[in-house]
Amino acid sequence: MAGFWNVVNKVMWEADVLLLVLDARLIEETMNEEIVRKAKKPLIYVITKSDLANKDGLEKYKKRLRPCVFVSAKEHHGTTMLKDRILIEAKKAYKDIKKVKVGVLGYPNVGKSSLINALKGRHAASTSILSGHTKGVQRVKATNRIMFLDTPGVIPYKEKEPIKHAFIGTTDFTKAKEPDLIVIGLMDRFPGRVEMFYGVGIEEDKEETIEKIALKRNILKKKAEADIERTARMILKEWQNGKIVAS
Ligand SMILES: Nc1nc2c(ncn2[C@@H]2O[C@H](COP(=O)(O)OP(=O)(O)OP(=O)(O)O)[C@@H](O)[C@H]2O)c(=O)[nH]1
Ligand SMILES: [Mg+2]
Repeated sequence: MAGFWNVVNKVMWEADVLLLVLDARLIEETMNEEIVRKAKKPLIYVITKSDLANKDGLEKYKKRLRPCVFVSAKEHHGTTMLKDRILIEAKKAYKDIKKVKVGVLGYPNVGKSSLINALKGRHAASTSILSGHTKGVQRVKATNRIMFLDTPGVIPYKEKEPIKHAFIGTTDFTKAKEPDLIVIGLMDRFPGRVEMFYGVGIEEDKEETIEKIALKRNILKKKAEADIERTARMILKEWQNGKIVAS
C-alpha cells in the first residue's frame, strides 16, 4: 500500500484537477479524508455506480460534498456533466488553461477505470472485478482537452477494517476471510436487498438466508448439505461486481 501512496502523491502533484471517486452504495465508507486533506488542487467528488442506489437517498450529499457529480459508468449517465464540471473547475483555478490533466483517486475497486472509459466513450482503461487491478499511473486521453491519470486505489494509511473493505471490494471476494460474516453484515446494512436479488424470503436468522440461497442455486457439499462458504463468496462477488442494488 505504501507504494500505491507514492503513485497517488505523484498524481496529486502532476494533475490540475482531482476526482475523488465514491461508490453510491457506500459514500461514507469510500470517503478518504486523507486525500481531501492532502489535495492542493480543485477536487470534484464523483459518486459513481449511481445505477445501484436510490436517487432520493443521494440528494443530501449534493449539499455536503461540493462540487459533486453523480455518474453511472455502466449506463453512461452524468458523463457530459462531469466533463463540463472538470473544465469549469480548471478554468476557475487556472485562467487560460487549455488542456487539463485530471487525477482519478479513490479506494480500490470503486470504479475509477470504468469511469474513465465511460468518459472516453470507449474502452481505454483496463477494469476488473478484482481489486488492485490498475497498477502504476495509466494515462488516458479522453478528449482534446482532458487527459486522465488513472491510479491504483488507495485506502487511508493504516486503516484496518476487513468488513468495510469487503463491502467496498477493496478486499475482493476471492480473498475475503469469513465471507459468511461479511454477507450477514451486508444483509444487516442493506435490508432485503440480497434476498430480493436471489428471490428468497427475509429471515431473522441470516445464516438461514444464505442456506436458502445455497439450496436454490444448488451450491452443495458432498452430502447435499448447503455450502455456506461458497455461497457467501458468490453473494459477495455479485455485490462487488455491481449486480446487487443497494436501495
Ligand atoms: N453497476 C455498476 N458497476 C460498475 C460501475 N462502475 C464500475 N462498476 C463495476 O465495479 C468493478 C470495479 O470497476 P473498476 O473500474 O475496475 O474499478 P477501479 O476503481 O478502477 O479498481 P482498481 O483499479 O482495482 O482500483 C467492476 O466489476 C465494474 O464492472 C457502474 O457505474 N455501475
Ligand atoms: Mg482501475
